[in-house]
Amino acid sequence: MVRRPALLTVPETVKALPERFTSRLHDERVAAWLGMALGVGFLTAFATGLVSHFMQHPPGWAQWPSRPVNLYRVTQGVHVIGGLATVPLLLAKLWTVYPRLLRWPPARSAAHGVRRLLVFVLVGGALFQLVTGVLNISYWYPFPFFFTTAHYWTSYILVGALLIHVANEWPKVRRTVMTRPQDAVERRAFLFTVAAASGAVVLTTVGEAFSPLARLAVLAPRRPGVGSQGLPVNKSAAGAGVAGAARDPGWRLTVTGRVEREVTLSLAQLRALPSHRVRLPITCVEGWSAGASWDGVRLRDVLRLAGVTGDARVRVESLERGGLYRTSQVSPEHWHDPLTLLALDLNGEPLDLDHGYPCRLIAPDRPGVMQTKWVHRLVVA
Ligand SMILES: Nc1nc2c(c(=O)[nH]1)N[C@H]1C(S)=C(S)[C@@H](COP(=O)(O)O)O[C@H]1N2
Ligand SMILES: [Mo]
Repeated sequence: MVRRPALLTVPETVKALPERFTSRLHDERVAAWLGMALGVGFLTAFATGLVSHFMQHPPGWAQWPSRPVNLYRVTQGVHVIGGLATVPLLLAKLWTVYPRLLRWPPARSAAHGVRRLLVFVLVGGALFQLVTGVLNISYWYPFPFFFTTAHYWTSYILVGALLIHVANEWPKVRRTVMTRPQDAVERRAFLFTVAAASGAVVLTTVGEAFSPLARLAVLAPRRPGVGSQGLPVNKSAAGAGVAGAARDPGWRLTVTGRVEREVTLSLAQLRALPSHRVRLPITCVEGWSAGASWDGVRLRDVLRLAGVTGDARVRVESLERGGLYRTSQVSPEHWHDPLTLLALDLNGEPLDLDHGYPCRLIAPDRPGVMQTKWVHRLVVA
């Protein structure tokens, strides 16, 4: 008799695992319903995530519109709050199917092995997206990679695996939807509990973007109304290392680059230009958003002083020396918009140092990371 090496023998306890799962909820119908909800959740997150990505990295052939002013607020709110609501669904789905995930031997045939491998890619990708997403909005970065890049590329792997999985599982989904089971009570109670958990997550976070429910947003890291001048602050002036330079009376705004004439304005000169009041939200990519009233000078008026017209692109630069958000690009569509301001006042008072004093960009339908604070230079290209 040939003895198998110990490494290749599977312990009896592992072989017996599938038989030990006796709950009737480890079942095809529960898995199918949860799978459909997860499919909708992940595809929605993918679509809204692409919107956010291409808004921040415009591809050249497409410009994101500057109206409606709250469009990005809605897509990013759906992305983050919908993503959070997906967490209980994924946990429930994994619990439902884990006897199958542990099935032994790992593959009955090559094709079966490939299918199972795909399921592990799907599970890994889904966990990765939700875990990194939750950590990111909690300002906790224990991972050694840059969140945005990893989250973006993993989404393609996840959606690819998801589409193949849906194709493979389609017959089960059809069976589930087309037939009525005899003993539905237990299943229905379980699915109802999972839906309630998802709903509770939405109810305790949606106030971060929808201010009438702000008081309920106990699970949200930021809330409208909480922060200096009633607005959350992500990066303080001290944190950005600009507190000194921003308060310097010698501060000037310079318009330079491909201009007819270079323009330099003191704060008093900037305040002497025609002032406009707009109501626009700050919409952070992390999902929170808050409306505010802003007074300031139209960006297009300042650019016109330098003789800038047409389809020039403008880079807004902050006093900040480093950091990813020290500059942002403003497309022609955005700087021609009369709502796009170099804001000087917030909610009726001069901008707080933490909100970008002496001057910040505020534009409609734009991610918070591109609403540059402590502006001191406009570079035209
Ligand atoms: N110069 C600079 N501007 C910046 C940032 C920054 O880190 N540096 N953070 C941005 C981010 S991520 C957001 S959400 C908004 C937040 O604006 P608030 O602090 O005025 O609410 O400012 C943006 N402007
Ligand atoms: Mo942000």
